[in-house]
Amino acid sequence: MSNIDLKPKTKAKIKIERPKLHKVILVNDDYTPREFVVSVLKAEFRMTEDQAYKVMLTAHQRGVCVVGVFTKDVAETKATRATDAGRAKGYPLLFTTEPEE
Ligand code: TYC
Repeated sequence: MSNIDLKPKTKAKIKIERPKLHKVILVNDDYTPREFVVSVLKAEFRMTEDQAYKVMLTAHQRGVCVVGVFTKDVAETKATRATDAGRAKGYPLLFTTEPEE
């Protein structure tokens, strides 16, 4: 009978971290019409008229408003599409993204 220890001396530790979510932020400006901001929020972020109006008004009054939280890819795609929708009409409407803490 052998006394040789064949057990591995180290254990592989598998650490699974959930992907960081990213906020999409609506930035106020002086030129984009309120109704247009509301229509973009409804189209790109699947908001109701009431939800979209509240988000638009918060950005209008405070300068910025968090529109929603998504995976990085989805946040960036939505922010780009929504910003492009404004640019297509000649508006300086801006959506940015930032990682959640
Ligand atoms: N401030 C704009 C206006 O008075 C409306 C507006 C609201 C524009 C929110 C952008 O993110 C925004 N017409």
